[in-house]
Amino acid sequence: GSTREHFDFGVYHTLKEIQDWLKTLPERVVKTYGQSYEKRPLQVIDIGEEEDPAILIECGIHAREWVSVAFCPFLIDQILSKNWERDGIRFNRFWRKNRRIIRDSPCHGVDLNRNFDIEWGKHSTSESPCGETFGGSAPFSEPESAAFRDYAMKIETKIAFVSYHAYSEFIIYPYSASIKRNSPYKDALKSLALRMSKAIYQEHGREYSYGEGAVAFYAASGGSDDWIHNQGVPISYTIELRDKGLNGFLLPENELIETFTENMKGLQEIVNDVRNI
Ligand code: ING
Ligand code: ZN
Repeated sequence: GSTREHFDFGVYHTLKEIQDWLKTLPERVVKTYGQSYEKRPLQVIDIGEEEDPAILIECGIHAREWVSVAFCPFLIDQILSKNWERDGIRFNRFWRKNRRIIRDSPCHGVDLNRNFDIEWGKHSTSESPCGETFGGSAPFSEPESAAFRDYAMKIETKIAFVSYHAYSEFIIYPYSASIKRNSPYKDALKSLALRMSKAIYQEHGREYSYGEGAVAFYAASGGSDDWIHNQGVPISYTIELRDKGLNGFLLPENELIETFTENMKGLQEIVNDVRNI
């Protein structure tokens, strides 16, 4: 059973289990903001007052990054309890993209984190539908990224965005899209990343590196964090969760709770900054 009290956050769940768990949450906080390519609901938990500064959090934009999928239910539970079909995976545990069927191609899927309108098609992105990082036919060609854009644009108070991925233990800030782009908030993003990294380290001794995407990680165009930053959201991060490659996408379940608790500390640093703006 996966009712609220019985839901085990320390194991990976099927889509059905997560959806059943979502049904146990207060009805008014769960919203559907769109549909995936395969017509599954795109859901968001909307907590707090409309006029308050908003922090948007994205999990599981890439299917095989299970630890990111698992982090959001944990985070939602933590927030709501006031302590401050393994889908897309059924058929291939290492699937990354969405499920778009592409005409005249034997391959499926668009990389949603290459489909945003920011230097679209330039770096670390494939023009072939068979590529792992195929960027789609145009910016926002995909229902998932377009629905996210429409939802995010309506939130006038958005001030921070965090996208959870796996793996590398790395805190990435804009820009990743191109080495030529410079964020006006670079220094502030660096100092907050350092504080996040320290807070994470204090929890279980894991060292998360940090840096500007295109310089410290790799140049990659069309990402959600860069797009929203370019739209004027000052605080924007991609967090690469555990591990550093030993298990990679196959992060064992016994590392889940530690990954989550250390990242709650990291996220708390963002919340503190948002409160002080
Ligand atoms: N990493 C991200 C990716 O989409 C990234 C890194 C961040 C790219 C921000 C672009 C913008 O490649 C993973 N693990 O997917
Ligand atoms: Zn990813």
